[in-house]
Amino acid sequence: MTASARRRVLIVNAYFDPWRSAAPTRLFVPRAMAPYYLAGSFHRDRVAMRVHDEVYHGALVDPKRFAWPDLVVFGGLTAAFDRARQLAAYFRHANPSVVTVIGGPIARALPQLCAGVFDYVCQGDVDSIGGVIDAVFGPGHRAESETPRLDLVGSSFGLGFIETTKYCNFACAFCSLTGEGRPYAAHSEDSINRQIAAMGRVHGVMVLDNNFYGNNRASFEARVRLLGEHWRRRAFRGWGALVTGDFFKRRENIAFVAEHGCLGLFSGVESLDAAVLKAFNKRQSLASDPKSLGDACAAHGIMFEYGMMLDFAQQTTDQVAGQLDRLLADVTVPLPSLLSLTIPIPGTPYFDQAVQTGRLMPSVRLSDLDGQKLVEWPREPLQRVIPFVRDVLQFRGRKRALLRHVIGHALDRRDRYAADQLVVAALGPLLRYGHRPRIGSVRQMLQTWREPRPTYCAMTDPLPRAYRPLYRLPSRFAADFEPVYVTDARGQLTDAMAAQRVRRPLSA
Ligand code: B12
Ligand code: SF4
Repeated sequence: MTASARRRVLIVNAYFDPWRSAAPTRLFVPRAMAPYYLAGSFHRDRVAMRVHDEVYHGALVDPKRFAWPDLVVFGGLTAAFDRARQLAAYFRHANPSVVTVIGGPIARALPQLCAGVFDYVCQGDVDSIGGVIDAVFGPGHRAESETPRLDLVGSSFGLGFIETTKYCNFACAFCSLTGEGRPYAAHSEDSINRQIAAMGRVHGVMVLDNNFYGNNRASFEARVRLLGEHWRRRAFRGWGALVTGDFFKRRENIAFVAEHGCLGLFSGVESLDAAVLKAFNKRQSLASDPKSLGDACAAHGIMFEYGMMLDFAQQTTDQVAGQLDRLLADVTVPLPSLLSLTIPIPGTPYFDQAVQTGRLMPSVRLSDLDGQKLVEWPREPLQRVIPFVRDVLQFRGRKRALLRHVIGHALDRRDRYAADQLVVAALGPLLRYGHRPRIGSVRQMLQTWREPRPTYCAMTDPLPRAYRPLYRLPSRFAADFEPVYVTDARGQLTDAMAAQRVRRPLSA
């Protein structure tokens, strides 16, 4: 088949950067893998494949790219619906016969909105793209065997990403998986082996699972042993995974994973306040204190990383400041590698509760739900909370303490961590809370430079630059650049969002 006869497919991970940078974010771990799994569904010879991940490659701002594809497949986080719709407009303008498809969290949380914009809306897993491939290109364009195109992933500082289970056996109130309600399931041994083989040479492997531990002991042990086999034959130097708090209740689990090559564990500690955890239905994290878990992991040469969520509807600024200052003062405790505000993601019980109790602010846009600004009324006055949020998320006023902690923590762990772990432990917090390089193409850097200043509050935050078309588009595309609002000017749920709550099965 000639190159020109090959069908052209572009897979896009749509993304609004909460820090308003259009430049690539190469230093973020983990990476979105759905695009590469989707790419594996297409026939390698009959389809010319490109992937653009707006996190890793930066915002798609080069107009030359829009006319290329015959089919564009979109995915992304729920808050990126507007971005996917904007991009669909650019592609349709450049090539009126282009076909657009969306799947993943956006399609699942917002099926009706998606049906009004995209040609196909997939509710299923990545393999459900098969039906769309047949419908759009006809038979013969699916891959003979569905192996993720991890060869397209590019450099991730020697890290490879795999998935050994899907979804989760818990039901935290704020989690979009709770809203989706899909059953927790493990990949087969064959699927895991194929993913590892497709990765090629890597230094370390990160298991992306929401919950690597799960609720099936035999499956957990088999997956750990399988990773251990690959590690023993030196396919990689070590691996890391995301586990839920219950993993640590059996401390022998830590020794077991260490014996099979585990070098890092991440867990959603989420909050140091028991009341907040209970309100989130996150009881599995009640005993997850970062000091004891960090020590227990370090004793086995494992780095412990965790995320924390700040909830100003329940916590005061003094409480949060006190907790962070205590963490900064103790170099034996790792710092959170993720700090965000709680997000009422549409479709979750937490969202429904926020709507019912009137906690959502007026004029909240879907794209505001990125965890880096206030979207719910705090319990303290706004003039106190907003400046606090601005400073705390970037450790402003705490940079020296941050640097002191990073150095002190590395020294504290120097006998228990290998050199590569020490580098990761030190660089992680500095990159998260310190200065982030914003280097990209000239267009991307210009877009970043033109961004209005964020206000850290949904009620006043100006629209990101992406809402202005890159160039003049016919008026029929104007609506594609209007933001979707979650609440109206009175703080009531908008009709568009209310309609999403009635679930109907859609195509594919
Ligand atoms: C990589 C990752 C990121 C990356 C990139 C995310 C991106 N897509 O742009 C980064 C680091 C940027 C990130 C950030 C955040 N993330 Co994140 N992240 C992940 C992670 C660990 C892996 C995703 C992945 O690649 N999985 C493997 C692939 C194969 O599966 P998948 O993406 O889940 O897709 C499945 C289906 O959705 C579907 N699918 C997906 N896309 C498509 C497309 C089509 C066409 C089809 C047919 C199917 C399909 O098929 C897959 C199953 O076969 C997941 C957890 C997880 N293990 O999945 C969380 C997860 C996606 N993140 C989550 C959250 C909450 C966040 C944050 C809000 C965290 C925070 N509090 O700050 C921020 C977002 C900030 C913002 N800007 O809005 C939530 C979901 C949020 C949501 N629905 O929007 C998840 C599920 C974690 C969790 N359990 O809570 N994240
Ligand atoms: S444990 Fe994690 S993945 Fe599971 S429901 Fe809770 S937040 Fe979601």
